[in-house]
Amino acid sequence: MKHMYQAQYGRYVGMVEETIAALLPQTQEDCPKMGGVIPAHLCETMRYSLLAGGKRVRPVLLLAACEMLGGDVEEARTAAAALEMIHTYSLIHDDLPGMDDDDYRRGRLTNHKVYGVGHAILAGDALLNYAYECMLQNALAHPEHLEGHVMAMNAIAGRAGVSGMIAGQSLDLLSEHMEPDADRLAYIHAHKTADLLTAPLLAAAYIAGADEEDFRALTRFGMCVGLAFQIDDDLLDVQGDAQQMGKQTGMDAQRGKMTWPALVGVEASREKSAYLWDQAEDALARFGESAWFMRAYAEKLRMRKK
Ligand code: GRG
Repeated sequence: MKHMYQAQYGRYVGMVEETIAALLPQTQEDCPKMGGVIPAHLCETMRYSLLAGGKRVRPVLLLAACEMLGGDVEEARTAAAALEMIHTYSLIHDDLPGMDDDDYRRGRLTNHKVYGVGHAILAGDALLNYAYECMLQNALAHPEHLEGHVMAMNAIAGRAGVSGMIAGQSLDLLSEHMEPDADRLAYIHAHKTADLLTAPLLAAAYIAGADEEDFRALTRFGMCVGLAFQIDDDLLDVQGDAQQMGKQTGMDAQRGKMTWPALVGVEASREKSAYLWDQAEDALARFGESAWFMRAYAEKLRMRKK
């Protein structure tokens, strides 16, 4: 079983890396997607953060969900890579001085520390736009499944956008130095984090042609995983190892962030996270054996140290 898991995980990550490498502009000369007119410096700033070695959680979820539902992963590859571009843009912008002002991310200096704030903003903007450009081109290349691809993009745009991740991030910024409040925190976590972890599951469901019950189960799974993932992130900021995580810790308290440990303490946060991870597993019951990888992957995420 352990062998099977490692092989499948390696296959998904390999597909993600390969697709990112194939789509990502490399230099001024060899980026046909952009008609060869993209400045080499912009390529470099985009590549710097996208190839910095993130865990690739969102694209792996997308490919795994697609296969779990009997879909064709080949058709899902572009959306998987695009989601990682959207996630990476959000990290670049989140690290900016006007937001969290972080120096380290994914084990290296943040984008703005290397290229300056202006270029980091543009690298994020470029990744965000390029993600949709890639998905649109992929949708147009599959006219026989156009609706599934367009619906997948719609699911991603909704959860990454103004009523999704950006909404959560906005309230997160507004809530700094406020007295922790359970409802406000639930909103922030649901949108800032859980939405972008639910997006790949729903995108996969559209690409694979899932039914209504599948959508319900995947939405519940994504929300539980997303909320638990964020509570764990808050806990890692309090107790994690900065070296292992590749970024500074203890920053939430310094910034007066509204977090679970600030609201209910470390022990109760741990219990809440454990409850949510159990609920996530429950949500997969409907998929039976075909969810074997998803179950094992959720377990790995539950145990993560970075
Ligand atoms: C700037 C619009 C905008 C949004 C930013 C992503 C984000 C929203 C903020 C980053 C801070 C944070 C704690 C977000 C919660 C989500 C999260 C835990 C992101 C880190 O994701 P991982 O652990 O990172 O998947 P890697 O580097 O492995 O991809």
